[in-house]
Amino acid sequence: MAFDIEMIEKVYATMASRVDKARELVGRPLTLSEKILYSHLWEGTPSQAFTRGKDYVDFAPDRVACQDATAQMALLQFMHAGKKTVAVPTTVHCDHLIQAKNGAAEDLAFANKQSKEVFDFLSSVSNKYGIGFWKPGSGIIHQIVLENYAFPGGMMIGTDSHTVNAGGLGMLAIGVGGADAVDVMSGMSWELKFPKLIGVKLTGKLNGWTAPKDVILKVADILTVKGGTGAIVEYFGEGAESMSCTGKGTICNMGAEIGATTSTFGYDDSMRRYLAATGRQDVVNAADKVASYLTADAEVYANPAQYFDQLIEINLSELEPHINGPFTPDRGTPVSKMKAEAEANGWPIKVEWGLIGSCTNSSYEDMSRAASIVEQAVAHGITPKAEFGINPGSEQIRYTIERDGIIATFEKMGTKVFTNACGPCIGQWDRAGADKQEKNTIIHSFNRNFSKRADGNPNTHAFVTSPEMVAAIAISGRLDFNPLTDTLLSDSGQEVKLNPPKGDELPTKGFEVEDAGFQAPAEDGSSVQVAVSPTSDRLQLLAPFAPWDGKNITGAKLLIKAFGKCTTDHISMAGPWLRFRGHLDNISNNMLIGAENAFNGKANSVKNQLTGEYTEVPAVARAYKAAGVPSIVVGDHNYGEGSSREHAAMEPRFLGVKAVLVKSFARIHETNLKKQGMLALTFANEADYDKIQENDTINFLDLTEFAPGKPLTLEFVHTDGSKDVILANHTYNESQIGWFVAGSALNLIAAGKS
Ligand code: MIC
Ligand code: SF4
Repeated sequence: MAFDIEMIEKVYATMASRVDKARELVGRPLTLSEKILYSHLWEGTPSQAFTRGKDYVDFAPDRVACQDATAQMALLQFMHAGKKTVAVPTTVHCDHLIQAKNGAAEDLAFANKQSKEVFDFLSSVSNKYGIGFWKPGSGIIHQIVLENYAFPGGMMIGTDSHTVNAGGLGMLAIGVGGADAVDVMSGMSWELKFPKLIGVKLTGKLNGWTAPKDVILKVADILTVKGGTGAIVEYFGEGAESMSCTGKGTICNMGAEIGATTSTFGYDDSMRRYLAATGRQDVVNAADKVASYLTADAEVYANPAQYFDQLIEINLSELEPHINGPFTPDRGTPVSKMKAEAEANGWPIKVEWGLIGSCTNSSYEDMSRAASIVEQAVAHGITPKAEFGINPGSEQIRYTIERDGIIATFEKMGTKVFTNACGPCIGQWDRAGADKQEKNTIIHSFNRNFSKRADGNPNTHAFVTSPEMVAAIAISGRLDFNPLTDTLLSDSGQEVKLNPPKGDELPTKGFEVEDAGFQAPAEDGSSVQVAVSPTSDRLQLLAPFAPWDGKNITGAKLLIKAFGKCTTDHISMAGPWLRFRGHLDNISNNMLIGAENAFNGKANSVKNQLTGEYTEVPAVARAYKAAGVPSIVVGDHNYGEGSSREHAAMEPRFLGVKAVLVKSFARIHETNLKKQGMLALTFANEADYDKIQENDTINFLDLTEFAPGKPLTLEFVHTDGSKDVILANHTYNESQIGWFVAGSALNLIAAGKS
């Protein structure tokens, strides 16, 4: 940790020298987000007032974090960069590749066997390049980062969209694709479009059954899954200060679900308490010295409408517990309206499973508040009507809740305690009977609930709510149970009204852990060998993508016109496919298999224009590739929403897709496409989406004049010989065009030209 505090002190010294200058430059009081952004400008970046939502700016993040599923590709790329060690502190966390089935002990042992090759690879690459390695079972990346590395006023990037969780500790923490992480690990700057700012003023105080989760469930309902795109959400107000640090983390975490670049909170006592409880009093001491830089200027919070691009106000005293879903995290229903909503929509009322955990809600506070509900049910002799599972966020949390009797409480209800890992949240859930594809309801405290995500069953209706509500609803076994007004029946027939949850923000006896699961890298890793077997089906060394041939792309075929929601789960599914995250050829067999074909309404059935047959999307893409025919993908709004996984960009690149043309993109996915040398384009006129026909052949007319700010012209030739010429916008700047020309951003780094 000693190294960290030095780094943090350096960051604070830079803040002290830059924030006041930035205020002068901008000519008005500054928000917290702006203070952190301006203090992390890449050395030599022109000092000017940047235009929000417009200017691409180079930044110098303080840290990088990667999780196992994305780290494989990130590190395979880093190995090409030709560096001896990482340039900024970096950690790798093994959390996604561990299945939830029989409980932690068995499941972890199984994962260590099943994914041994991948864990060994990650551990040795980490060892070689100076990266801290968190072993399987140590916990979920974002809880570990919050417990060990996050600090107020810092900036980090991570190869996972929920990296934003660290905003709970006052950071600007941003999810990126592996190629972005490689830039920073290689000692280069990291580029981001200067974000817009959304202010959320929290008045009042959470009480009764309402939890921090409800704040973000409400914000998601207001802003929808794309309302935060290109923006930082900055929370403030008395309501913010009265909330725990991990609660703030929950709110920031799910900011990924509204597409926000990140979310953050100003430095306050809850952060001091959390830092101290996690052994970082030295960070508190350092932060206290620069406290005024770690929150917005007072004028900003006094007159927020003047300083934010958008302002939302939520009165916590009036906020009701929410249940969001099914199938999308932004469909919010206050608990009092659930009965009517569920009936009107035909959602199954019977709840089969309650799951507590995931990076967003697996803190000590979450577990203790949920346990207080379980405790009451046990005391009143109520048998839970649904099955129950929990995933603690880290080994430190697990060890401490075991010591404090919280696990024992859960176990009284037959709860399965899964590994400290993502588990069901990422489809690593071997749920008995899921293959029958029955319509059913589950309730969980995770952040994502896209179709098929948890158990692979498209008919599982997954609802998102706070851990305490998960506990109450799982016990009642009913989606329409409202613990604020309804009663439960005990086994002996007595009516029981549950009291609101109670819990400790932090363990009163302090955190404890025997083996947190950390492996420090070798002092000098130059002799460490990293082996990748050429016959492995899990890992494959990367071959560079070919550079652009300098010509217009012509004769391209339409691979798929995707209709409606097309998240990264639709483009590159997780669950069973996670095992191929280090093997580009193998994982490419899942490309776009979840996307709905606009022409026949089916998933994974598109027309091969060379044969006229309908078959799977990856098979058709491979057929075009083999025939030397380029292809393009057309999509709807918010294409690529969700995860940071760059496989969703690398797979189409690998299978010969040249361009992705959509109504709008999610931020991380757009960047991922650019980095891999693809054309990420948007319709200048959205209605042109309707002009695209199934048998179209596509010609680019002016790619040879590809330039910043200049739309591209594409010609769609239909089977009857008629044509539609359409304009496609793009957001490439000069250097990003360089990535396209070189074949990928990595090709430039490898050639030492970046
Ligand atoms: C997710 O929640 O979807 C994931 C799995 O954590 C992803 C990363 C991945 O695809 O590996 C994310 O959110 O970025
Ligand atoms: Fe893991 Fe789920 Fe969090 Fe993604 S959202 S990091 S899968 S726990």
